[in-house]
Amino acid sequence: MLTRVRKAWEIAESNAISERAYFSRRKWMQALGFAGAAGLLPQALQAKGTADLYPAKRNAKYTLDRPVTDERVATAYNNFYEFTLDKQRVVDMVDRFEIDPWKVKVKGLVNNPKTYDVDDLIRRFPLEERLYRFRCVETWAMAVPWTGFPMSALIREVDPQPAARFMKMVTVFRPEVMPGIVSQPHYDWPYVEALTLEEAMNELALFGTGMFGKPLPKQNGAPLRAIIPWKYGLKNIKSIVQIEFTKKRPATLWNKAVPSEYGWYSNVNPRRPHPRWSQAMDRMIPTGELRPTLLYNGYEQHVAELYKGNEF
Ligand SMILES: Nc1nc2c(c(=O)[nH]1)N[C@H]1C(S)=C(S)[C@@H](COP(=O)(O)O)O[C@H]1N2
Ligand SMILES: [Mo]
Repeated sequence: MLTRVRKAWEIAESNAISERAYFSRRKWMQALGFAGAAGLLPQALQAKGTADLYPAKRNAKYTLDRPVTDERVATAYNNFYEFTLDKQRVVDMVDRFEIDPWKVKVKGLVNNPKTYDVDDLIRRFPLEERLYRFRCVETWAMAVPWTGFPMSALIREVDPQPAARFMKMVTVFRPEVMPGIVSQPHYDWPYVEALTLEEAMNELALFGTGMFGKPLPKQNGAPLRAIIPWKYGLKNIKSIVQIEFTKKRPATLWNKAVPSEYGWYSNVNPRRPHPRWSQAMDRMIPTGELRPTLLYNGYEQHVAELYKGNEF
């Protein structure tokens, strides 16, 4: 509703609407009980969104060994099981999924728990663009210019207590607009993922807010998702509404559903086959080109020290 009001207002401004139409609109607003145009303005400003932050400056430190995936492919071939298992249909099913307004609650073992409006959260930390490899556990892979901010920035602000050892993240639960939740009751919704605190503090770990120099499309997990490039795609949880710091290791959706296939860590590892397929090769979308899968998806120098072996 707020979005509609704002849009009507913007259109009226850009069309340099006639004074008469303006006054009749104002009368209409007053009739609805608004305290006149002055009362409306702060609300309109609040609903500004974050589109003006894009494109963010690219961080030159993170380079690729492969071409960036076509934007039309990366934004129309999705895993988002709350909607459907059909990767090519997610994009057509997100119309009724509203992402404004959106709150993100940070709770648990932190000194500064807080519920953020997501636009405020996104404005709080400098955004940057990074080119990362992305590898789904099903073997398909892409390369994406993500926009976001380091998880460490938010973690420092909320200030975990010494007992905090894990960071749990939860996706929004809206069965009324997410038919996959209803048709797949065997999964333990809402979608949950988690990292150790050390993993979340690693410089590679981002809260993603955009891709290809624009805000995230809904099918890719708007308005806030995890980007953990050394792990399989399933750890990159979408459309986050809650972040909780815990002492105990949180159960995660895929690991709980099929622990023999999807490890809690789910680090990319070409030497550990999935029970039903090899993990030796990346299959690039959309070309089908095969490339050897890299240990930790090629981020070994950043993350190997986090692990004793290559944790499953
Ligand atoms: N909430 C939620 N997050 C999710 C998923 C999901 O089904 N629901 N799928 C995961 C999997 S398996 C992958 S491969 C990536 C896909 O991200 P993309 O559609 O942006 O490529 O999202 C991950 N995050
Ligand atoms: Mo995946």
